[in-house]
Amino acid sequence: MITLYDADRCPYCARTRIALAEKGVEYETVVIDLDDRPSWIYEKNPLGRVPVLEDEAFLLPESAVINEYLEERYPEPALWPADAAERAFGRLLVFRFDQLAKPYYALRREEAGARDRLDAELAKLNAALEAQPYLSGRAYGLADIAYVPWLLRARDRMGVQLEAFAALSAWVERLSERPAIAAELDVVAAL
Ligand SMILES: N[C@@H](CCC(=O)N[C@@H](CS)C(=O)NCC(=O)O)C(=O)O
Repeated sequence: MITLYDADRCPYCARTRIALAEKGVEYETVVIDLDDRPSWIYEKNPLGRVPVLEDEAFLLPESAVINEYLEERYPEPALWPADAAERAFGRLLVFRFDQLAKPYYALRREEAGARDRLDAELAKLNAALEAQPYLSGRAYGLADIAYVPWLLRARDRMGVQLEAFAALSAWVERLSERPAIAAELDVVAAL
């Protein structure tokens, strides 16, 4: 049985929750209180962060790596495109995720200029989605899953209007029709 050390408010955990749901994997959740983390979490991940996936005796932190593991362990349904170039481009987006994360967390800290920097990153995503329906190309997958938790939280928790970014907004709506993303919307609504 798989165990996920998890926190509802954590968008990195959301990446893994969504991938597990898409693949229909049954798992147990151990909820970690991020404001009062148990000391034993450092035995699961020396950095003390969630998510951590436990598969029998195998412990794995880092959402992007966990999702790659899930993709290999549960190949169906595939969450990376069949096309090698699209797959590589998707991985590049995940690798460069901090370009979005930095202004997002700066805005959370109410840093001056953060909103403009976030909007600039949203505009880049919007431009990519004007050219193709999903972040890595023609198919929904791990690149979309890597980004959408922040978009949901920015829109629903931080009042960031996405309407100005029509393709990005349509992408969020398209993704929200998927049960795995709809479940995450419920999580965000309950925060
Ligand atoms: N790079 C990690 C980031 C995980 C992360 O930062 N999780 C946050 C919660 S959203 C956390 O556990 N923070 C506690 C800390 O940084 O000490 C991943 O992708 O899994």
